[in-house]
Amino acid sequence: MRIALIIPTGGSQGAQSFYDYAFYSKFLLAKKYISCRLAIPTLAALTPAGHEIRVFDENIGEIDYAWGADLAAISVMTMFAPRAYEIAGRYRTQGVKTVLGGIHPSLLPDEALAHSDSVVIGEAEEVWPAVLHDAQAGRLKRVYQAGKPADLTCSPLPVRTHLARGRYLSDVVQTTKGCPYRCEFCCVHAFDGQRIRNKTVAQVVREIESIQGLGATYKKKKSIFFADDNIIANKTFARDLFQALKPLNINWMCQASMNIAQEQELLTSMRVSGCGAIFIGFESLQADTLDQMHKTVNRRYDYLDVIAKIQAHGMLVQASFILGSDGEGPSAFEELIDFIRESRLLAPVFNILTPFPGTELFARLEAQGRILHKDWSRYDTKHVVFTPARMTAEELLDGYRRVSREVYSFSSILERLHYYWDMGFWKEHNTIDPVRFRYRLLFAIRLCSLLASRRMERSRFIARILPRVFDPRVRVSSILALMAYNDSAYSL
Ligand code: B12
Repeated sequence: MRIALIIPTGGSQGAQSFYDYAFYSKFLLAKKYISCRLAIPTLAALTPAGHEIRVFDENIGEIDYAWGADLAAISVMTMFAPRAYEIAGRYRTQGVKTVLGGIHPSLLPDEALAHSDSVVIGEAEEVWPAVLHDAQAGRLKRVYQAGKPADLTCSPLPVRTHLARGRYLSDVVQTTKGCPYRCEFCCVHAFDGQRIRNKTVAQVVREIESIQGLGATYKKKKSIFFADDNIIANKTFARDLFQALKPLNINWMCQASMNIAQEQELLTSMRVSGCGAIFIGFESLQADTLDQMHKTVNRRYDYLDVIAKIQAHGMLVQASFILGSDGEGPSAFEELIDFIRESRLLAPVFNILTPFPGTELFARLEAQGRILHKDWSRYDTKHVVFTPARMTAEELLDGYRRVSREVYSFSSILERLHYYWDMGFWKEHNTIDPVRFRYRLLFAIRLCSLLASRRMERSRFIARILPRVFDPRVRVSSILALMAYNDSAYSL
């Protein structure tokens, strides 16, 4: 069969997000995206030989409906569900069979079934070969349900040869699944379970080596993002993994829970093996709100202390915050702006509280009659889709925009960059992994070309940045990332 593996995006309905990578594409003068969703190389690996595969990722290009697919398989996150249904509808009018899978159809299979021939509930590992077998025999079932969580030690090596790899800025690798916590707003424990399952270290090493075999050089160019929800959930495994990553010479980043701050030995071995940044869900500055979220792991920590301890190891903390929880009134926005100023977090992430289907939060807000609508395209953490407790929906949206713009104004960015440059934060990175002169020069030339666009704030920023671009303490990738955050904050 000819199988189209598809990643839908928000189409024109979604608000611009940093994760659209729109600024990167504009700046680099080529359509680029962060990375291909790992579900796709996973499905490719599970597909028996003899089938023909094409991957269509709407983040980097259009779907070729004329290709003549026999089966269209679409991976669906909640905010892209309406677009996924549109794509499935178009294929169905062409007589092509469609299968929807991923987190959204798994949590709302009946809804997905109204738009497709078949739905896979849960992970593909156990059921994908059966789906293909039935599709080929013309007996596609309506529902396939994975019986139990996949044993990751048996997972095949994801196949990345079908990907337009030059379009992606990084690669995603997953070493564990599951999260021990049960945060009210999160659907990971409902989908992946609370028990931590891991691949073997040897599997992960093989996977990275196979990516390197495709021509990726991770120092100077790309990095690997570990898609684990919490890379230190199994500390013994994490310790072995970091040891094994060391000789692979990669730059990497990951997600972890806040208790990582007390793990001095792990932090050292993370840095030594190439970790540059750790994404941590800070969520709220208020203890009561953390309690309501069941984010108990954060309660024991002083946030400033956490940031200091981790950053002392040369890794950036990328803190993520949720705005609009029931305990928070309008004053929460100013408090957050003040906290960012005080902590000097370089690239914090702000999300409007979003009740994703399948979460305890969704169930509670629905029972309270506070869900405003189920237009999933707006369940993207950039829109308000519920009635907040202590402010209006408009106040929440305004506050979110104010925080994003204040923190990512060019003057705030510049202040924070100077702070990191002056303390020599990237000194060690730049010694082991120097930024090539050629990149610095190209970056400077592209910055100069932006001066012509007459955006005064940005031009002033560029004028101040330019003399720094060749400074050995500077990493141009962090300037580019912050400019992208500015761009998305001001297009909200
Ligand atoms: C990595 C990741 C990212 C990366 C993505 C990089 C990339 N291009 O891959 C980054 C950091 C960019 C990111 C961004 C966002 N993310 Co994210 N992300 C994840 C994370 C941690 C892992 C996803 C992953 O790679 N899993 C590994 C693969 C192998 O698993 P999988 O995708 O689930 O696929 C398996 C099954 O679902 C199934 N399957 C999947 N698709 C299909 C299709 C078919 C046909 C079949 C048969 C089966 C199948 O089989 C697969 C193999 O087992 C998940 C959390 C999680 N545990 O899932 C959140 C998660 C997916 N993200 C989420 C969110 C909300 C976002 C953002 C909106 C956050 C924001 N504030 O902007 C953005 C949206 C970005 C965008 N435009 O796409 C939510 C989605 C909730 C939902 N209901 O949709 C999740 C679940 C996190 C959470 N705690 O709620 N994210």
